Amino acid sequence: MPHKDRGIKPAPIEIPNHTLSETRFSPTSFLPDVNEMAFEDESGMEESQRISREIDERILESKRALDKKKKSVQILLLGQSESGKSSVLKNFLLTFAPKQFHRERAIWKTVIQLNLIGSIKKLLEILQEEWETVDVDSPPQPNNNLRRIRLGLTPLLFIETNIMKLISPDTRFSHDLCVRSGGDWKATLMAHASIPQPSSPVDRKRTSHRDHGNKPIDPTSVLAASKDDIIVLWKDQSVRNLLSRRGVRMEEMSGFFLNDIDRIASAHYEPTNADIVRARIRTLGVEEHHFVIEKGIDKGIEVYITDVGGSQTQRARWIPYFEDVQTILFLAPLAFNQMLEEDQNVNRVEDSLMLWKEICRTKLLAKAVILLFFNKRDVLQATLAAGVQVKRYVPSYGDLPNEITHVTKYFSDKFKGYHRKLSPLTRPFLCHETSAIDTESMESLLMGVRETILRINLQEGILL
Ligand SMILES: Nc1nc2c(ncn2[C@@H]2O[C@H](COP(=O)(O)OP(=O)(O)OP(=O)(O)O)[C@@H](O)[C@H]2O)c(=O)[nH]1
Ligand SMILES: [Mg+2]
Repeated sequence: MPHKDRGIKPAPIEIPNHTLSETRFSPTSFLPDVNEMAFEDESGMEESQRISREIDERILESKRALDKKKKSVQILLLGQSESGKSSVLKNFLLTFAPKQFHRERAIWKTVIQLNLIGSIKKLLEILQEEWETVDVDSPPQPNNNLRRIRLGLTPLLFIETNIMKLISPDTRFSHDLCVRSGGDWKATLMAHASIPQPSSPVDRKRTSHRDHGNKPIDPTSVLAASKDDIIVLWKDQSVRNLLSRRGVRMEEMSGFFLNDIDRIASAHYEPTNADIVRARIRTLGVEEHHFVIEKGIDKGIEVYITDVGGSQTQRARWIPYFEDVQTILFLAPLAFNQMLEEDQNVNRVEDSLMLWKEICRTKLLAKAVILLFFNKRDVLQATLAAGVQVKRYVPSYGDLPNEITHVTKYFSDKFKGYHRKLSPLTRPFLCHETSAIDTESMESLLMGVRETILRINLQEGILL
């Protein structure tokens, strides 16, 4: 996998412009006298020995890094966009490296605030569109209170624009928050993250002024000042009717926090673990994460997790990361009634099956163990509970019971069949139903997954 190289590749060795041979065999016309030559020769020898020692040290260093990496656990997360790859990654951190997870709390706070502002922005855009729709017979009657609220929320949108300029590439093609690949956005957000407010009201006032000056992109105080307006906007019946007329289901969108305004738009908001896992940032490109297991019998083992962007245009970038991969976590939510965001003609389960087939048959991945996660179990449960019929979307499902156990078994058999048929070498079919937003159940599941991965690595002699 390329990340191996990135970590291990020896730092470029700087060879001086004059090579050793040049130093010794300079043109005769420039030959110094004998004494001088002896001196030059000695210092030249010293220099060459120093360079040679340096090269040896670097090679040794690289070898040590390579050995260390070989003894580590490497996981590649695959699956379509919004399948929950980055959410599973957060659960890994929370379970095995909680200190590292907590260090990034302030960053996630801003992301959650941005998700909330993104939803508010969407609501306002829908309202604006409605107000601008000219119907000769019955022109829309804008609600004055909503107009006032819209105006009052302008500073919030302004702050969002400022943050996005700092951390995000062009987001025109997605409603999600995207960030530039690499860890820079995290450093940027960390630098601007809000500090906890002091408890005394006088101090609070003072700090909030100072904060405003030092951290012009911290949305905390503006969100807190707009809280009541946001609640009115989200609870307004005419807004709800408008959303339902347009078939917009905000609750089903990634990064939905409008039902938590009271908590999140508060001056003292601190994100919970569940908030952090629910925060949405679309992954662009490939991101490599590294952590060290902080506790338990595996303490000290290094884990490298590669998280990829799952939308169709991102998939070609996965291939260079297939080399030498030990374990793949493939996420496939059983969203049989949903289409891909980037292509409304492609059913999500069909897309996952197509991807699954590709991954199973890839020769480069023949030795990799693949764990299949039917993620978003909670969503499947809610969809079935709402009476959505599988056979309406998957005719071959026929009259089997529209119930989670049967639905899961039906799709599991399909995935298993392709796995057996297409894998170039025999390997076990390992499948779990997961809900990445349920951090407690994920913790025990990931403990089990760790056992599986470590056992496999031991069999391969990697962690010995
Ligand atoms: N309800 C529910 N939401 C989930 C679950 N897993 C992830 N999500 C949410 O789904 C959204 C998308 O999850 P991500 O982890 O960002 O998806 P991804 O696969 O990394 O997507 P890309 O980066 O676009 O490839 C986020 O808002 C998550 O909080 C789940 O099991 N249940
Ligand atoms: Mg992602």
